[in-house]
Amino acid sequence: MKLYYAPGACSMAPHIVLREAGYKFDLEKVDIPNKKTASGDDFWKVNPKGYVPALKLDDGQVLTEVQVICQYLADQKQDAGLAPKGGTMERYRLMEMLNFTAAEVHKQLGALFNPKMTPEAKEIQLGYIDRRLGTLDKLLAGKQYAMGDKYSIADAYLFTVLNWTNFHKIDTSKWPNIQAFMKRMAARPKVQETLKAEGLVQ
Ligand SMILES: N[C@@H](CCC(=O)N[C@@H](CS)C(=O)NCC(=O)O)C(=O)O
Repeated sequence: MKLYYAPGACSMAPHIVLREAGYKFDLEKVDIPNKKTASGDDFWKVNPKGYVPALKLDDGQVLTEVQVICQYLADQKQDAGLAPKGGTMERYRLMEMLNFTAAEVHKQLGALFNPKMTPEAKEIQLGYIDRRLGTLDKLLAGKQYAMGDKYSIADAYLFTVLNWTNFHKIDTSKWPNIQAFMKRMAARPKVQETLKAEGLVQ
């Protein structure tokens, strides 16, 4: 399979999951503003939504949406233990966290990448982010990982989008559980491997 990605973008979540689960895969970088892949293909034709991540499966189908790709990868390799079995209450708890990450963390932090955002809009946005990260800090209290002591795909997604706080220079010192989570995640060998493969660390 092949993951279409952009360095440090939300596509880093499935990228981490691919490595954590031990998949063999190819990577192709996408120039998002110009919608061109590294090999010169028109990215609109790969993913008509025009955004990363997109996972091309071995049968040629293309799967999109971070949460769905991550769940697909975890379900195809259940032995990796990255998601509880479908239909269980634990799985719905995981999906609850994935959706919170998508709608309340990914999209709220992601909005700050818009260069046309006015200072007033930015202030409102930072207010949302402050509340959502405050909630997340409480959710992470007393836990190693988002779902407790067990590492899961939710951690790969959270780490990826929380990493943008560095880019936006958001001070996270008032959220000690988030800071501890980020350190724990950054120490994982497969996360380091991913960051290197995307050219984000040496
Ligand atoms: N709902 C999508 C959102 C994906 C998304 O926001 N991708 C960003 C990078 S983090 C992107 O490629 N944006 C370019 C665009 O929307 O044109 C998902 O969950 O996969």
